[in-house]
Amino acid sequence: MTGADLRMLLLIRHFELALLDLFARGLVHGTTHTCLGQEPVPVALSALLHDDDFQLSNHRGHGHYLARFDDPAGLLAEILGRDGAVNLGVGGSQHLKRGRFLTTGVQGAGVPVAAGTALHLSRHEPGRIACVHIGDGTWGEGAVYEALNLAALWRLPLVVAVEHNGIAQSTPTADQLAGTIAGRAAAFGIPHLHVPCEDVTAMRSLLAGPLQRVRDGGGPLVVEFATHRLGPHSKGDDPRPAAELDRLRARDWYPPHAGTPADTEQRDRVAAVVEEVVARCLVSA
Ligand SMILES: Cc1ncc(C[n+]2csc(CCOP(=O)(O)OP(=O)(O)O)c2C)c(N)n1
Repeated sequence: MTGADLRMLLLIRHFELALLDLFARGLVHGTTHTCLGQEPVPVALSALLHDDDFQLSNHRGHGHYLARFDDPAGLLAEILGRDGAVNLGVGGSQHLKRGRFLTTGVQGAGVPVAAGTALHLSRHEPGRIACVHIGDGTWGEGAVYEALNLAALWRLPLVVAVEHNGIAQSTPTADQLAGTIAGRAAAFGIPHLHVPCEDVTAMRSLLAGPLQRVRDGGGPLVVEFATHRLGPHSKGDDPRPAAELDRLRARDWYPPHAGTPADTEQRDRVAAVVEEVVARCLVSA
């Protein structure tokens, strides 16, 4: 992985840890969902998505925004409702809008919106794609299937990036999802790609060809990222036993990099950036 990739992975991680700390100090109103553990997904995709592509994010979208815009100050100000907020503090953690990046906290709602966007792109801007992020739990939403049906029928340039972290809020996937995500994609004749999330470079090599096929008019794609959530669902709501969390932490992307020259160089710099962003934000109006 490149130094820039490691920097972005670390930036997202430090941002999310700082946010949980702000929560614990009572400085965040409402709720927020961190993507701790899932950072490789947006970092791998960011190099493959173009500025003119649409990206539809979900409730767990801070990493998506940071990987696309590298703007921790605008995002934190948005979440805290302070000066410099990317959407004047009106959208908050779950409703961000910047250019062709849009977030919704309504589970599943992004898929039909992305399909409609992809329809527009196929007609007026061929070569561009709409990429929507959903979790494995969101396969319980009917709107997902209506959108997949039309996306397949009309061969839309739609990429459904499924971040399969094995849990939806407090319900393990195994207790709520019959069959498989691959099987559900197959029911619509949509290709399915399984992507392990240990190494950003390896992820990109798996993704590049299939994403190009979508760009070239080959129709939609479901990508299932095998990832894991290291933090709570939102803030402190994690029913998983400590042993399971230990098992997940052992498979985290960070330990193999910890203490390497690249990590040492980037980590302190990134931590200082986030610290400064937090300090500035807290003193602003
Ligand atoms: C329509 C709708 N129903 C319920 C919720 C509350 N909710 C937010 S996230 C979530 C679980 C999502 O699970 P999953 O899709 O697996 O994504 P993850 O949180 O694991 O990233 C729920 C039930 C919501 N935001 N929207």
